[in-house]
Amino acid sequence: MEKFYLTTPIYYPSGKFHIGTAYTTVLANTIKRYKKARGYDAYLLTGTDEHGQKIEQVAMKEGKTPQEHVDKMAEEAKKLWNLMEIEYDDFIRTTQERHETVVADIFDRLMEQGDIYKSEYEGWYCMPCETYFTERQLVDGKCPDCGREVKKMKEEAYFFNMKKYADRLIQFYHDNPNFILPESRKNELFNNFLKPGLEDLCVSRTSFDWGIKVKKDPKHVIYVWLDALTNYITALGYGSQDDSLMKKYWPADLQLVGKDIIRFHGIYWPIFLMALGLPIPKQIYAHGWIMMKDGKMSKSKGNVIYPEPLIERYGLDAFQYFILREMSFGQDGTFTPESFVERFNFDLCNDLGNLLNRTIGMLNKYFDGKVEKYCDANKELDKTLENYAIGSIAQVENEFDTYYISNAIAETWNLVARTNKYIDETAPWVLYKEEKQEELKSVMYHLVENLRKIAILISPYMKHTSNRILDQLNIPENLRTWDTLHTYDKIANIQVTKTPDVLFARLEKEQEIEAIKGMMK
Ligand code: ME8
Repeated sequence: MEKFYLTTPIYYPSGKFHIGTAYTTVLANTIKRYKKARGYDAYLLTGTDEHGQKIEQVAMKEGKTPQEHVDKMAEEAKKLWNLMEIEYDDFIRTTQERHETVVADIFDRLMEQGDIYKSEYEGWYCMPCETYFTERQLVDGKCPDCGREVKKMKEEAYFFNMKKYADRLIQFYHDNPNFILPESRKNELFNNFLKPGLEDLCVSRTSFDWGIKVKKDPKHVIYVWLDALTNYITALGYGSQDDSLMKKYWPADLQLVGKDIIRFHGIYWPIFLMALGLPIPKQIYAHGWIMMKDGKMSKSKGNVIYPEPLIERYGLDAFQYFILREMSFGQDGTFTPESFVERFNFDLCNDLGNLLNRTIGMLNKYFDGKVEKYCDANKELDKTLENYAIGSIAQVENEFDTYYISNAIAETWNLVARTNKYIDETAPWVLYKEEKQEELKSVMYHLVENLRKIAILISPYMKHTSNRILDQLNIPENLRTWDTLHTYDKIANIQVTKTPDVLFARLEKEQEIEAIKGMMK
């Protein structure tokens, strides 16, 4: 079985996770489920990034030790991923022994190799990002990543000799043009950081204590990014007694990150790996941000929205459908209560829900709920629909394979719309009146078969809806798999339910918009 190793960033457990953080994880989980459905041995890693000054400060404010704080937050994170039914294979915490020991060893080794050296650092420090910037990197005198104030600081520190590897990285970009997706992000990294010449990276701190100590110089704490990035290999047992997972899964096939942290993953991470003599991940995909009408989510604006209340009120499937559909490949998307309610009512209730209800209703009325076997009595109309669906499925697969998830969803809804159109074209109620049995059978066959296909196509991100459709149609287990999608000869002797239940109940628009607004904090 071919393997597929997929990672999310490890999240800072500084506060509750909002829908932006949830987005990366939903995206990763969808890709994992798709890959599994296509026969891969897919392995998904997630976790929490628990060291650093910010965590130390948050804990202090709460009157807790950093360890107490991160223990509580890691549990909260797991609770959320359970609620969202995230099928992760491992959850790494950077305070775990399996991680800390290996990171300290790696630092030692890089020092011995001469890749890390001691010097003094003076620069502009962004506290929330825990990153130093040079004067040139600042944007209007502020942090280029988050736009907040920076402070001039000086300290004794260890540095990683990035310059030594810059040419190799440039060559790597050249030889692997699809290493960073989308291409625009790669060009940005290349033009803004690689071309002007890489600065060496500060990889230790003396200004705080909450981190992994440098073994030979314990007043230094290992800089949070060298610590954090390494999680992707320590979780697989790199540098430990048992590195069988490392042998099996490394290099990663896909690493998902937000656009704000692509610099760390696209430049420093491959260089650290080169220094360790390890293969570089196959692809890094930088996704965009979920924005609100008035810009970024922030507590001070009171526009932060969390997954839990949305899931509780509208269900997991509708929540996932919305955030995946609204976020185009690599671009920002906007969350508005209006668009959420609209997509729910139009896409889910009208387009998909009605297709199922109409089909089951007609089938019960005309044939006592039974579909016998394939036929194509409507000739042209049937063939055109079949060709459309086969083309559409190939397109959905292509979009999934290149991680254009919102396109995959849009294409699936094209198939839903095309199937609804087929009902209008064939007008089964007329066929019924005119007693055209064969033609009517053919219409019903095609409707049930298309619904079966649609249910399978949505299964990576709408598991429950998928099962509810397949259950109501009484599709046997062996016809619920991805490999049964590509032809029309599969179903026979199907008896659909007599009591269809509504997939998505229509929302009262104004009331729900207000309800969602009330969820913002
Ligand atoms: O950066 N929309 O952790 P983090 C989409 N610990 N994605 C968003 C978002 C939004 N509104 N807000 C945040 C870190 N994210 C580091 C990672 S990895 C070795 C270390 C995404 O908790 C953000 O882009 O601050 C990032 O990819 C992820 O959430 C984690 O952010």
